[in-house]
Amino acid sequence: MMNRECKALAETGIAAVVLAGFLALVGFVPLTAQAAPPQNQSVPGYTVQSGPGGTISGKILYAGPPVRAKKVTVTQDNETCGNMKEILPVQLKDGGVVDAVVWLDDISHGKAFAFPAGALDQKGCMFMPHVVLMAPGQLKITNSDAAAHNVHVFSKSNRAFNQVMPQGSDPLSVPLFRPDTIIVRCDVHTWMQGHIIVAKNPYYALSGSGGSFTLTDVPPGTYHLKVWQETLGTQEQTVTVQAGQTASVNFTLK
Ligand SMILES: [Cu+2]
Repeated sequence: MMNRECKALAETGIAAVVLAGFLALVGFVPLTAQAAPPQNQSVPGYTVQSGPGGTISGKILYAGPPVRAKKVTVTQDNETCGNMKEILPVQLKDGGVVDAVVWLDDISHGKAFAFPAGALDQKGCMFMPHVVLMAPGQLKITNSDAAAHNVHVFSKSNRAFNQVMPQGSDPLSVPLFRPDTIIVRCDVHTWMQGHIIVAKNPYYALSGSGGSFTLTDVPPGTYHLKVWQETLGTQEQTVTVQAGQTASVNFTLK
């Protein structure tokens, strides 16, 4: 005989099966499945091979002149965009550079791509996030604002893209299947600028708070590690990785 808890559990189980069946019938795809990164990325010059690896970690530091925001007076869509935009040429947080891109430039094999699906929103008349890091694939662009934006994607290796997105537009999917460093602008709001990095291998990271970054599961070897920041340019260092070890590399941008 079933006790009360068992019965409740069984009922929950039945409800879950019924719900799952219903969702399957209506073609519902769980969000987690949609957000899963594309598998078996085929990027020329890179092959997926598993094996023991090491870690590279470090910080992107700043030693340039004091950072001054560029102030832009907003003259349209003020209810959505505000009256003034302050655009920072460098984002600093806890003593480091945020949103710098760090990557291994000359790695030919290693782990599979595992970046989150590429997504770019327009919110408060800014591109969010400011820098998108994605595997080759589709970039989903949304407009959360009560204003029209014009998405202008200045690709070099991929097809250029330019489209108006009125308030309430359905998301756009922009195919970015080739590694690229892309500027995205809004032709309506001149201050709106973002960057899209389509990685050529999985060993890319965006620096976070304190300028810190980590690259994991790097096959043993010697590589060129590069960093890029939109206004400070590119720097490069050589790094040697040993299995099971962490190599520390800091950059100082000026
Ligand atoms: Cu805009």
